[in-house]
Amino acid sequence: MKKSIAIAASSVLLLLVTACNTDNAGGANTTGNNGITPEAELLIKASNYQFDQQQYHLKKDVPVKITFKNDSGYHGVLIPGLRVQLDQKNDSTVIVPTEAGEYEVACSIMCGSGHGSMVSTIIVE
Ligand SMILES: [Cu+2]
Repeated sequence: MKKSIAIAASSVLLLLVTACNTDNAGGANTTGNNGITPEAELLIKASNYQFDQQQYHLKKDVPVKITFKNDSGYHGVLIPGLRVQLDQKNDSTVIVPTEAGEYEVACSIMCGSGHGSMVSTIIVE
């Protein structure tokens, strides 16, 4: 009995993975929500050569949809502490920050002379 449940569960997983791959093949922006329903949204905008805010604020344990947008130039965003990496093609994800603290935000694409100064902070509280 337990075995058949496991098989059923892995089939569902397989279907989900297949569905995601189909999306990618279409070339559309993929929206990874990790199966979580977001209760908040955060938009991070990048331009040459800065993010639109020095600090972004998130609430601990609240699922948030993080969306990245290039206002000018070609950039990406990397938040190692929250395991988030977004760019123009893969521009949003849903995460649940489970630990309060400050998380470093950086540009993930070598975009030019001001690349090193593209830093910001996400504060989870
Ligand atoms: Cu950059």
